[in-house]
Amino acid sequence: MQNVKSGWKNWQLLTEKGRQIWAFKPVSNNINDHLQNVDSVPDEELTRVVEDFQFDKSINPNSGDRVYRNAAINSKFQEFTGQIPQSKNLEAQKVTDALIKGMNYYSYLQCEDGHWPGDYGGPLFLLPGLLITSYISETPFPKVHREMMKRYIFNHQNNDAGWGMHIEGESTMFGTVMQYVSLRLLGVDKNQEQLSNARTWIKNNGGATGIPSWGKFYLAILNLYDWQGFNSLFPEMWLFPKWLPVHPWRYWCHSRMVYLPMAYCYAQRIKAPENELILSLREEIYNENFEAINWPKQRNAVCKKDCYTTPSPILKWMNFFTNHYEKFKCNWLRKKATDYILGYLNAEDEQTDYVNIGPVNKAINSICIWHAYGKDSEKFKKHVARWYDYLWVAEDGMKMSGYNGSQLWDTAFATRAMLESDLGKLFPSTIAKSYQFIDHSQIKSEHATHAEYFRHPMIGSWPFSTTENGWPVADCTAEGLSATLAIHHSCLVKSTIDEHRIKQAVDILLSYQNSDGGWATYELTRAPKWLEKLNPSEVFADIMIDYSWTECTAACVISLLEIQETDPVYKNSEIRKAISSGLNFILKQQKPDGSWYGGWAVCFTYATWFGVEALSKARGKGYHDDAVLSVSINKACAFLVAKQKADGGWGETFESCSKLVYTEAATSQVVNTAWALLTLMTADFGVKKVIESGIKVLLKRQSDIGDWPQENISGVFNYNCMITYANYRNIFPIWALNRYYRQIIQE
Ligand code: LAN
Repeated sequence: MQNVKSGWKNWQLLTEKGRQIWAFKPVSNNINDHLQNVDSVPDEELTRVVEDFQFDKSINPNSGDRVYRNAAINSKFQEFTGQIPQSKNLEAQKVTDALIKGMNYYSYLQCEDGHWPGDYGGPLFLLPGLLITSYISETPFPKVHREMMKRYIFNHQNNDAGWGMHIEGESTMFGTVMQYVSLRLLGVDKNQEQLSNARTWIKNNGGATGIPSWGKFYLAILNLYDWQGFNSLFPEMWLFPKWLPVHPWRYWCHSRMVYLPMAYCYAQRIKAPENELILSLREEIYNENFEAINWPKQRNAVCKKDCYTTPSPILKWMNFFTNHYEKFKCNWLRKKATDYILGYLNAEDEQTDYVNIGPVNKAINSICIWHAYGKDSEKFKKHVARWYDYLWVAEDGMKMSGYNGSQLWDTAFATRAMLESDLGKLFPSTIAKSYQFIDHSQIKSEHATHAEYFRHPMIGSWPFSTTENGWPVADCTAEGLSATLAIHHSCLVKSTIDEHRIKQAVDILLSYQNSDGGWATYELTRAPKWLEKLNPSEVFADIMIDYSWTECTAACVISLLEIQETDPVYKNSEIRKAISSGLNFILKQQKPDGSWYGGWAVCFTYATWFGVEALSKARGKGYHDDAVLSVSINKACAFLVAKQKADGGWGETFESCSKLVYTEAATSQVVNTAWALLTLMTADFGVKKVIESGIKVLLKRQSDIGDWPQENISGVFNYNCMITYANYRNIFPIWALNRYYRQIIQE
């Protein structure tokens, strides 16, 4: 590998049953010892190491996960030595060789516990949350971590001196103020050039009073913003009767679990003590004198560059009421609400072994627990131990991941991609290890408090990351199940996931179907769509309830179709009904131009692949009127054919997601190309030339060792924030080549 920097080699990823922690020069492979000796690094060595994480964003803001990959490949790497099937056709042989090379390389990235680790960064507002938590609780990260974080933040500063919501985004007030404050908390001098330029950006764009509400929250915690300038989070809402459509148990679990600790902090008006740094920051980020700011007036002030959703009149009306209530509130009721919230926070911590559902509540729960029980409490220490589960090192520095990883998701996809044809069987130990991980990750028990805290039943399901996080996800269950079936079908391993557990997975999938025929993410849709009118976030859309999605629905339909093939007896009529209504949902989601919008990856090529895969798999099996399915499939394929770029590939940018229209990237992208190819091949659309030229793009982009380049960012959430899926650049080209091998070369 070229240009490997020596500083990278000091960092090693320790893993255990999916848990991932980066350790600096670890003394052992024991994941719990990752901090031993970290403080004994001499300063000059530290400076040298951090210099090796200089990263030029202008070439590509997406790092290539080279620190992990370099360490995984290292000296162990060998070319594939097994028997490669031979074909007389030279072009076909090239594809077979590339595919084997791709799988061989990728198998080296798998770790011993069977999962594929990978960079899951992208959003820029996460690390600041954790740094603010560390600051207020006076629990600093080791110096080498702090220096690596600083590097990361500097590396992602835009040319205009601001920062975006995510690494590819244009500068926003949210992104910029959060990074600016983080750098200051990390000890950077305010006169440092990059900071003074950032300050100019902030001031030129109206100052930090225009930071969106999540930023107002963090600034208030730091005592850099007055809580009076924050719309009430009305903690009493948690005491509402459950039948009310606005009771938070009905919210999308991510909103529920973020607004929960935020409400605690709001009720307690938690704020850091004033000190020199805080007083100085108050002067640095505002255009007006801090003391003179009219705080209540700032509640709805949001910088134009940040606005993605505008508050509805109902939300404004509700805020008017709840803000006034603060003046007359009943202390007894407030205490009752706060106690309830704290009980809920403890339950979430225990249910997830302190990993928590995601990066945002990870940080804010830590603040609440520190506030409630103190720095020396066992509970807080357990929180701190898990901060490291969210940190990731790549060649652009140390970042906070968008989750505690994407372990199960990537492993299930990788397995399915490899087993798409018989060639995957050339890697039996890789598949055996994935199986072990998938087996381990299936959820086997319920929490004692699951019903009390509104959790969907979960036995038999799979989470997105690890068992410890343990939040079941509908389509992760579908992918876990599909991967399990593919492995069983390959006969490469002795099955340990027995029929009973397969049936549990099927039961859970069925329990997840919404009345609109679709599947949502973690739970059923629990409230009507109008609840979205109460979305207070300004920067995210569709966060209030768990909606049915094309991708989630297609994944569930596909795995149910597979179950019907392997066990046509189990709950036959119920499954058939579920599939039919799922297909109807997918058909309804299709756009007039034939495409589907993707809510969880970039973007139309992604969801169109899911939609067509499900419809094609169902075609000819009596679940639906085949003529209708064919019209829809053909329309989708025609859409894709029309979007093929001159070089034979496909490419979208993240703006497809935020603007909701297909937005072409300047160059084709291997991940989009692979999705389009998978779609066209599964649909049997009969466009051989189109497919061949797409395959050529994948071959051309492959490196000598068998990797593909990291191009544009691939993932998204809530329309407006992008997230990295480092494994996609391998999984999907492998999958597409493997399908090509099975359908075209092997036959
Ligand atoms: C994820 C990651 C995985 C993703 C898929 C499984 C791919 C999808 O098909 C269903 C939704 C899901 C599970 C998903 C939901 C939103 C998440 C959890 C994330 C994108 C990872 C990070 C994001 C989370 C909300 C980030 C924190 C930000 C907030 C607005 C709370």
